Amino acid sequence: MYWQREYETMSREQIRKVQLERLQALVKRLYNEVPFYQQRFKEKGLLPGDIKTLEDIKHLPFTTKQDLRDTYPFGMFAVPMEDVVRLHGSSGTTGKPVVVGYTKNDLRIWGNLIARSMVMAGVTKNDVVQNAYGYGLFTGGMGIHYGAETLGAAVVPMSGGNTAKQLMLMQDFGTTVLTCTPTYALYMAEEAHAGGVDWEKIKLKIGIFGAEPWSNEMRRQLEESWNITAVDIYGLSEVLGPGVACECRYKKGLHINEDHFIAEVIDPETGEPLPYGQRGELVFTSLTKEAFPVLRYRTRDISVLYADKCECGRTLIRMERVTGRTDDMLIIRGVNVFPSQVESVLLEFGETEPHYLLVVDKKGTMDDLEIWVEVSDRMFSDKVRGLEDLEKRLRARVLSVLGISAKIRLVEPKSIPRSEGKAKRIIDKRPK
Ligand code: DLL
Repeated sequence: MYWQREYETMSREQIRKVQLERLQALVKRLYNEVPFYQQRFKEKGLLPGDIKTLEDIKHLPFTTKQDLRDTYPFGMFAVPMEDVVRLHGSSGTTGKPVVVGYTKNDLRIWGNLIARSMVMAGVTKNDVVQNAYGYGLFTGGMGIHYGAETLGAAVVPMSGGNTAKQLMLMQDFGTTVLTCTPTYALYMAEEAHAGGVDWEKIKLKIGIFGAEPWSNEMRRQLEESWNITAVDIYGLSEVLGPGVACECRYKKGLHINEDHFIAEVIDPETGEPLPYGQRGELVFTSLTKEAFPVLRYRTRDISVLYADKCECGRTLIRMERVTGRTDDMLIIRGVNVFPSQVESVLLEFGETEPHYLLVVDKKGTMDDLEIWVEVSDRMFSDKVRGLEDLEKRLRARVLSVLGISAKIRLVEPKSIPRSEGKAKRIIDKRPK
């Protein structure tokens, strides 16, 4: 099933042609409408006419989060404010957000891209979509909302939180699709299993989870505890919001909506583009956005691109699920560690729960990593010997998989704060 078959199944030649035409038009528009970009082009001695092939993209300047901060709030907009009909902001917790804007046409395209993602995941207009992404400046809530409406499904605009009510309506409305962060889906599952839910009334079939990294082990847990199929949806406010890429039901990476975005992977140190199959930092160029187009936006997200055929029939290239960000990566005594790697290790053990925290500190000159992880109820009431043994096994596994020694602190069930949106996994106490 496709939403926009003609775009989702284009041949490589067709897609490259569409991308080049759109890139050339974009560069012209940025040069003429956004002083920031005109200056960057001039610094590089570039004129819009210099972009003759898709490969020429490598000559174009990158855009960084700092650039968006420097032009706060509307300095990067390429249309007059009278054409802007929606503003959103990035999810930074402190300081000023990065502001992004949309025209009516941008919203129409966004709605279609979310509808496309939902159809990829198996959603139809007969579904009831309970949307528990946060509504507000965050793009998750309203982005998914209008996409589900575009598709013709019935949307329940719950936003995040209010878990008891989420579970009540899920039963009463016969919700079939749940959209939220994976950590919130997990929290809801925990509450549902703790009692008060009549499982006969739970009709969930599909979960569309994203906005934060999650592992395949976490997927397995979510699929089992809800008895659903769970797919990964990716995006970021600076580039669109959710809907830049999404998994199809084969779950072998996320299809990138290449008719609207050019994806590159670069070496984060040198900025050099890397070939398909090599891991690096994702960079996106938005091809069709009117209000707030971005050129080669450095996401800091780490992934790999794959161009091989997908069984679903879509020809859109895929990105591997994002397992971390360059700025999420902990360097512990010289070893690079992502929270998602720790998550994979922890979830191999049936005795632990997928709720964990990485606490980093400096002891003398040495980095010190402590992994706090909740143990299951059953385990916690077990003998001390059992806990000591589990701790030992976890420590050995972390050492062999990640190559670092870490202290393991087994904590009581439900003692690590739950998240209704994006989880916070790292507490870094090292002096900056
Ligand atoms: O999180 C947009 C979104 C909403 C995506 C709902 C999916 C679902 P921001 O708040 O700007 O936008 O955060 C973007 O979140 O650069 C990634 O680091 C991370 N992220 C988003 N989706 C995924 C995912 C939204 N599926 C930042 N897997 C991005 C891993 C993700 N990380």
